[in-house]
Amino acid sequence: MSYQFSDELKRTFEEIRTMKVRGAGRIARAAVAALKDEVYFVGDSNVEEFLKRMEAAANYLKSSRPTAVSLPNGVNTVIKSIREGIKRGLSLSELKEYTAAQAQEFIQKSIEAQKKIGEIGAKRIVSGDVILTHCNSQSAIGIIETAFKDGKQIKVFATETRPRYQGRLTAAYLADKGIDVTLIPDSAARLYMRKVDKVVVGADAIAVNGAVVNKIGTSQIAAIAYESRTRVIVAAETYKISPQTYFGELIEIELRSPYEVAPKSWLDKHKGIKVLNPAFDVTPPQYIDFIVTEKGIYPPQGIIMLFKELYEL
Ligand code: RI2
Repeated sequence: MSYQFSDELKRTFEEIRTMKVRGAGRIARAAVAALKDEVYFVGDSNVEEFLKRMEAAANYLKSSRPTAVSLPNGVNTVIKSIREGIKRGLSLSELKEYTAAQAQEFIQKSIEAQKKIGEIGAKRIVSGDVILTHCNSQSAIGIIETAFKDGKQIKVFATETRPRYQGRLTAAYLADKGIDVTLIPDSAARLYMRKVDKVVVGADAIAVNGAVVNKIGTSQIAAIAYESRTRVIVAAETYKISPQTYFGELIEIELRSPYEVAPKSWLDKHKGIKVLNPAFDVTPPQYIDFIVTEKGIYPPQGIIMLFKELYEL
């Protein structure tokens, strides 16, 4: 059976797919907010029908982008709460209220988690640190900004982050806050790494073995940092840990349009050229010093313990 979704839900799907809304935390919150509104979209006749319609909406949202685990983890939280509500015997109207409240709670907790990561991670930054960050991660920026607000003298290198240049967003944001920031091409990371004390990046997904999936180019930066003995810090909320990886599944890497890499008009002229445009790569745990979560700091090898604790395994 196919379900009708509201225009707002479809808009959110499109905004995530086209990266108008982007960043692993933001897309999770946007999807959960869309589900929260979807609760009241059509009048369902019973709780089972409501669950099925919401499951369909959740699956639709999950298909917008494949890599950031925060997205399925966020929408699954909402679906789980509907199932719980049904088990507890809630009436349809009670169930809808409960679902909307649980969705709101996820959004609130996600915002609080990012704030907490900023506070915890900033303790590991010292005055005089030169930090390199890649892409545009709210959690990574939270660490940098909190350290700066705490009065630490820091300088930041922000990589451009081709092909979509999210590094410009980071540089503009930091400069606006009064932080000393220098924008560099991604390919200049090795040249400047010897000036860098700490690399601070975010994550779209974390495997239970501590490998980090983040914006394409992160693994090269981490390898360069490893070579020059520079610390690599990953900032990530616990809902970015991928449960599937516990069962040996790999995290899917999103392949985006070739036209983000080269203009269509140019590629049309050079028909023989193939383009690959992966949005993310995988940084192995041995290149990561620690992962800052809202629950504290973990070495990548400790993520499995954290995961088991979170899922009560
Ligand atoms: P926060 C982004 O993905 C970047 O890879 C960034 O490092 C990561 O999400 C985490 O971002 P994209 O949506 O959740 O730009 O920390 O492809 O904001």
